[in-house]
Amino acid sequence: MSDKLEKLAHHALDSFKIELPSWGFANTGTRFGKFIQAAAAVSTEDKFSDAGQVHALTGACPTIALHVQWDLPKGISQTGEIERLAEKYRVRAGSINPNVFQDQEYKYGSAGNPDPSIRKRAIVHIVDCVAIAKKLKCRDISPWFADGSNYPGTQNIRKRIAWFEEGLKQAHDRLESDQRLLIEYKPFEPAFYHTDIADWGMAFLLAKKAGPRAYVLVDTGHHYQAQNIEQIVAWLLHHNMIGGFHFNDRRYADDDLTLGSIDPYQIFRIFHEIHTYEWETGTRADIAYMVDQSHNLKGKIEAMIQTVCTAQELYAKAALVKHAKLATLQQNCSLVEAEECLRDAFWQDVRPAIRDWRKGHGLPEDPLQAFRESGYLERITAERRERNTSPVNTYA
Ligand code: RM4
Ligand code: MN
Ligand code: MN
Repeated sequence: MSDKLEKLAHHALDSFKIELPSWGFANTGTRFGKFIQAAAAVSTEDKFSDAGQVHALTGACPTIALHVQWDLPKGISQTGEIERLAEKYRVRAGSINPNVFQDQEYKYGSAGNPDPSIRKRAIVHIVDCVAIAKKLKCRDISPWFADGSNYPGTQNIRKRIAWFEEGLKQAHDRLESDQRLLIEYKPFEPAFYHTDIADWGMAFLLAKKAGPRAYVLVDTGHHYQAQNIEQIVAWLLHHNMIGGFHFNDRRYADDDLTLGSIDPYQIFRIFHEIHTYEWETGTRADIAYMVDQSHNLKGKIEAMIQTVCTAQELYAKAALVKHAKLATLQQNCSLVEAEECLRDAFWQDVRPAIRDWRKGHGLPEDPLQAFRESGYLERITAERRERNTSPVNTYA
């Protein structure tokens, strides 16, 4: 790789940060069961510790996303504890994720529930999350709604739209001027007939109604098969409405597989849209890059390190696209040359450049190898084994 390209790759990596999900370190499963890993995080402290390891080895993950009910079940009174963990493990709290999908009350929905007292409960929880975020100096509140219905005729879709508009506006009005509400969409699961926020258009319209600090969050697993996700990203960039990503890969549905494990070109194309936008506008897209994955079979920390390294590789590759050249080729409709220009960047092996970048930053050249040699996994396996097999152990 030429010096010029290496510089471009390094420059891209300097500013690339990606947030880790606390829930990605805990035991999770499928709807058929949970296979327990002895090393999985049990407590919030374990999750901070694991995220801290990934950050120490990659230098790219200074924040950890928290799901309030799993990580701060006692709410705002636990923010002091979170601050202590952040300091101890050198990772800050990142996005704050409300839990409006698991309590029995939410059986027929949260912000879209026909019962006004349940809708209120959901919005009060989100408002509590805004306060928690304020206390922890976190910018983003990212609600995801499982709301919807399973059978035709069982719910009034338009009434539920209005309830969402009303509730999200109320939550938005409680934001500080530097906070943001990121609205995530998902077309299927757990509601299989209609989901209240099923796609980016619905999220976009709800965000617009909620107010100027609401944006759309794109979870790469939350699309129909073959949907053109980079086109959605381009539209959101065009309207200055993209707030963040939940990255993961998928083969069929919301599989939450390791980023780039199935289709790395997809993620490259998304990053390409962002780099192009930044090149054209001379501004940086203000996007929170976050991981949303749970690894049921792979070791959780290893999978997270793989994910971060893959994200860096694909982000750096996309930075190598020759934008001026591509713009001319597009203008002239030189189709094959334009496509080859994009593919040239994709097929560059950026790994040596990334190793150099890591060396230059005092990081291990191979974070996965360094993790394996660190003894951390053996230590936590021994420490957590008993807690993880205890029948009283729950998700959080
Ligand atoms: C959902 C969605 C949310 C995540 C939950 C746990 O499918 O992706 O972002 O918080 O799962
Ligand atoms: Mn998500
Ligand atoms: Mn999901």
